[in-house]
Amino acid sequence: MVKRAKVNKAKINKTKVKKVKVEAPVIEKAQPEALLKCGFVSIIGRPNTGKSTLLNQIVGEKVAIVSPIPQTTRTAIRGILTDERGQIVFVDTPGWHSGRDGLDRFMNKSCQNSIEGVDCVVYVVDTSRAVGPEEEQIAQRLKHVKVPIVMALNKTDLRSKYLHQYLELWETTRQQKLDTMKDFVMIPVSGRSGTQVDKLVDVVFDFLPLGHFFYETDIVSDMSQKQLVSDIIREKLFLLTREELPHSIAVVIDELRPVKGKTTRIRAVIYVERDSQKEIVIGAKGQMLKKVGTMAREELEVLLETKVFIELHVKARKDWRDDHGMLADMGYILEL
Ligand SMILES: Nc1nc2c(ncn2[C@@H]2O[C@H](COP(=O)(O)OP(=O)(O)OP(=O)(O)O)[C@@H](O)[C@H]2O)c(=O)[nH]1
Ligand SMILES: [Mg+2]
Repeated sequence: MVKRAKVNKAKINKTKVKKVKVEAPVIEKAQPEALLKCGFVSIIGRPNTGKSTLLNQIVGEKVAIVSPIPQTTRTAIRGILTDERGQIVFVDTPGWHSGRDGLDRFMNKSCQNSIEGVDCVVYVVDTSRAVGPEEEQIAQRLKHVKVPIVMALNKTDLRSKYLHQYLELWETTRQQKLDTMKDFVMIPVSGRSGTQVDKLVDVVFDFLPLGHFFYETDIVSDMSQKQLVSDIIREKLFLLTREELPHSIAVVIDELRPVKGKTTRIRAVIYVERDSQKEIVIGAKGQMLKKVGTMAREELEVLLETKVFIELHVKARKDWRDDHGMLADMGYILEL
């Protein structure tokens, strides 16, 4: 479980960081006397539309990693917002995309699973980019969703050049005029600057039923320490490497243990698909790997509130994205 930071000790990647502790939730203790608005809300959209940035902005902590590379998020991640109105468990999902290998199937399945059984869907679109076939497929899938949909017209700090395309697509898909659609709201937002994000949260709260809290009030994510560490190392690799390389990268944490209560020792293996990619990740005289280690360590020391020692290894494993055993080891478990 990831708790809300009591003191914001540092700013990393311009995002507030959180305090991490692994412990079982004690939900009864946190229950308010009256029923409040509580529910699960899935954040859906194609890759790179800003879903994770929006989640971090809503929760006020860095819960999900962010990068300019599409398909950064690989597993569904819960970010929890609790205030006097109630509790929303947001589920950030991998960008819905058209790839077909084992990892792609796992990511798309995570999206599909996360729209089933939720109370509301936040559909994030990037109106600075034209609509494409992936967007059409997502709209088709969301057409059948029975719960309210809030369409976040994201990145309004950029020019919303293609807004009309999104509106047309949605009307065509639902075969209905926007102003006659029930349980549907559109809100222009900027996840990056925070513009109108509070309005989006207001609308989501309005759609939720009354109920009990799911988590303690200071929990902001249910992510395990191992996943957090693996994702942060992967985020640094995504930020530092270019082109197609990020899609070939996976990070497996082999060791994560406290040493004398003052240091956390981490040993991670970075997998790539080819020997040539291994050389890029290591860099000339190991410079790239060193930079990744330093950036990850600096962030993790704040999050874990200990000194951190990171040992990074790089291995080439051809076709890991299609190897079920490897995918399971990496936490990308397929339940197809
Ligand atoms: N200008 C602008 N950029 C944004 C905004 N929100 C996110 N971004 C940028 O868009 C890129 C993708 O952001 P993410 O939050 O990782 O997007 P995502 O939808 O979670 O992406 P995947 O996990 O790959 O599906 C990053 O470079 C963000 O900084 C925004 O409101 N305005
Ligand atoms: Mg994401």
